Amino acid sequence: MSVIMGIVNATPDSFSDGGRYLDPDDAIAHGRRLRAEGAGIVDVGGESTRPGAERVDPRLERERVLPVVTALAGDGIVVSIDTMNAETAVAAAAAGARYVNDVSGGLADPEILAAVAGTDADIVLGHWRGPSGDMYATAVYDDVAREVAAELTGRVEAAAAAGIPPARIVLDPGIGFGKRGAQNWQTLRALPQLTSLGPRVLIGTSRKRFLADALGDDPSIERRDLATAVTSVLAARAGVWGVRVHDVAATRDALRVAELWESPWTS
Ligand code: PMM
Repeated sequence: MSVIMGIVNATPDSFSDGGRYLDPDDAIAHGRRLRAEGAGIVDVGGESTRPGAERVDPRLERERVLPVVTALAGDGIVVSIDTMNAETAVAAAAAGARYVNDVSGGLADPEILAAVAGTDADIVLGHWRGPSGDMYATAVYDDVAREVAAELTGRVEAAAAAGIPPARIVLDPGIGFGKRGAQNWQTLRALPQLTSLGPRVLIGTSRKRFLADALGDDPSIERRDLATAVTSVLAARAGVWGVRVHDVAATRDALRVAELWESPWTS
């Protein structure tokens, strides 16, 4: 079964849960709840990457995330740090984070690949074409699936040159990052090509705009979570290693049901 990465956004402005987990105690409690619900990894972020978001001062980012990473890692939870900043990545790894989740694939901070190479953490390299402030300006593709795969291959090469071997890499095609509606569906349809590149693949569709658009007029969070559970199952069937979601319980149930469907041992 694919691993479930549960999301803890310790931010005031993430698009679906901004402000709910800004207080470290709330974020820690939420991380523990997600683990109890079935998250194999808890992803802690202190900077929103929603379209139009402003960059956060890395010192403020560290104030938000480090107490949360320390507490959750201290509980034995596998923690990922969602950051584009090298110093935050290294500080979080020192606090116990086992994954650095860089949605920019090492492009936002030229120091981050070498910095992560010197830690024990694995790295998630996301497909990215520029900051959230104007991310749709770069959403121009002839063949989105081919271009995403080629650009991620380039990031794997950059990581290898910085000292991170493919076994420590997870690739993420960056759903919603520099991609408009249909481009996200085209990227998802091409997941089997992406998983054949070699490294593990992570996918993040949770509550995103392209799903909301598919459901109609401003759907509720509950409806987005149900749609997310469906995309998580389909992504798992396409061979992804992990799915990054807000509603861990819904995706856990959906993955379990799909697993039983496919198991030859179910009578
Ligand atoms: N999406 C968001 C933030 N971090 N990390 C990875 N690896 N993949 C994603 O798709 C991704 C991410 C934005 O969503 P959020 O604000 O709901 O966390």
